Amino acid sequence: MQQVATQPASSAARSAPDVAGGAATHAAAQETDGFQLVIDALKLNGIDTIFGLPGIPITDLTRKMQKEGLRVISFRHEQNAGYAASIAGFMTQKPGICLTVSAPGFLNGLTALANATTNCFPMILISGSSEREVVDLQQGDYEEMDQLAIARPHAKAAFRVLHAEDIGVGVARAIRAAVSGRPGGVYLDLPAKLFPQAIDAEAGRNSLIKVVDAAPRQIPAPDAVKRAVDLLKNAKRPLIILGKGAAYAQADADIRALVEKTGIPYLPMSMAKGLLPDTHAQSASAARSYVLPAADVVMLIGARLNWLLSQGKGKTWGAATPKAWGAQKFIQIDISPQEADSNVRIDAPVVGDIGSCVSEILAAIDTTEGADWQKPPAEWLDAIAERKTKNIAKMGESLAKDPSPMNYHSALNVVRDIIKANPDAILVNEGANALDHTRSIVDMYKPRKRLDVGTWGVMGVGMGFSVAAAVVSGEQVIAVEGDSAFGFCGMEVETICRYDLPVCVVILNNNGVYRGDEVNFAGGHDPSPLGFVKGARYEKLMEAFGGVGVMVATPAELRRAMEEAIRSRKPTLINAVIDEKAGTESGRITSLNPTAKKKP
Ligand code: ADP
Ligand code: TZD
Repeated sequence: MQQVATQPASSAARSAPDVAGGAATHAAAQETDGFQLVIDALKLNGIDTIFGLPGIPITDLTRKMQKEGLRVISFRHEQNAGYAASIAGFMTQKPGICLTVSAPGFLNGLTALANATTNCFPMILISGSSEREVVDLQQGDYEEMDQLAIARPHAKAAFRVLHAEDIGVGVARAIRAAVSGRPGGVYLDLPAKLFPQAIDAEAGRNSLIKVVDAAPRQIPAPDAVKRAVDLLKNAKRPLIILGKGAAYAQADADIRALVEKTGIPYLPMSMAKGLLPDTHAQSASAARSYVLPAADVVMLIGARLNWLLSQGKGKTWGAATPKAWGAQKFIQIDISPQEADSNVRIDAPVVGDIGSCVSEILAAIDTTEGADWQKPPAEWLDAIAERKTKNIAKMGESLAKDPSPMNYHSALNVVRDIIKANPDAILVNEGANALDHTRSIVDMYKPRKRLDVGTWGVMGVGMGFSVAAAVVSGEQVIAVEGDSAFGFCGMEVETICRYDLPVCVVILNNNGVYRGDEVNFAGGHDPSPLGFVKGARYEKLMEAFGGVGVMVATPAELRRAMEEAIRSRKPTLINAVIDEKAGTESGRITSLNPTAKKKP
């Protein structure tokens, strides 16, 4: 309210009739305002969807956006709106927009912004903010906070617009920063006073910028390409690792051509699964622990040597001690020139966008080698095939079991079949064991169909990702959630119902964080910090908002419920009760979990 009260009377009055739908005055017809310019700037740049949550000072902005044809998806918590925006950015290469109110709304969105920056997802967090003069003197405004300063370390870039004539530039800069080079999260601060500021309509139109070539191609240097091809050519045990940067780049055909032309085995990182079908003969996923230490040349395409790849060091890579390097030589294709050497020596950095780099490498192979390109030695391919066959058979045995109660394997065997039958469906996945098992059991067949906890291993992305995936693609979404993970964002089932989205949430419910059989070591009445209410009826949450809720206890029931969800495309929540003793602490990253020498 204060913001309105402190507007100069004339500008506040000018903004009112338009938003309220009243008759525009003659003067207003020749003027535009901050509300309108923000919308015009976004639309001019092809933005068609806004994920957000209304309130002072952006309530009218959300109404007006909807009136002007933008799709406004309104959430129950800004963090989920932010996750939705970030994954929309990943899926479309257009910055996903999250719109929030000031201070607490902004902070709620900030986690998602930081997560976007960490994961290289293009996103713009637009937050309304309070009166600058009052904030800067710390005089106690409504939702007072120096948001720009707080956002800056968590964003790739952060901007504030104070004058209506600068909105065009502000939006253009935000878009360029989000999608050019290494994509990331951008913060755009729009103070309340900006929205009703009126300026001449013609001047307003002229101030807008339609961004030309927002993410320019970056062509790699020919000598860098040659260096990489030489290394690959002489490798005895080469390996390609595809990361989510490769999925983001949408260079699917060239990446497939490179893999198939060279005959090199490849490993997809989690969100690169499906870039080539997981059933591809060259996939080395089922022999991961063999190929990483044994490879002599590794080509990283849009994947960082971070914790998910043991920083390129230690036992995973065949080194004797945790800090020691393996014997591999690395080629790294990445758009960030600073990424190389961040953990171990990169012998052949290829800096550029993945589309350009991969096509240049293909061209160099064709020019210098042509039909003479030698596939990797048979000993290497045979050794991998042998491990793969053994491990796939072992997995098959686990999947074939039908224990009672259900466990991760018997439940996920159903999800595996469902995705196989519906390869266009988008799989959202979070949890610890629920994540690790789904990643290894459920094959993906198409690019960018698997969306998960990413670089931070963050819980709570599930419902925001699901909403965005359904909105952006129109495809069926299947969200496989640990019961703890779901709890971080569960209220968004109302959003899923409100927009009637084809989302089927499957909760692998084992009554707790990691597992549900922990006890209170003090012996008191309180449950363990890791335990939840036993036998919780999560499906009723979906029913509360008009969706379909089903509790299942067997694979057959789970299959029936999932098939029905896909047939009907109705919002559905399946509470899949699994063995509360199933699951290990921290899932597959137990080694990162510091434990007390003496158990409590
Ligand atoms: P993963 O978690 O799948 O291993 P990471 O998020 O660690 O993947 O790595 C993604 C990498 O991809 C980042 O280093 C980023 O700079 C890079 N990247 C993102 N988009 C592109 C692109 N279009 N071209 C080249 N590199 C890209
Ligand atoms: N908070 C946030 C935002 N992210 C986190 N990763 C965690 C806390 C810690 N954490 C994990 O790393 S996994 C997990 C938590 C709380 C939940 C695991 O339980 P679950 O899945 O029920 O989701 P499983 O299948 O029971 O392991």
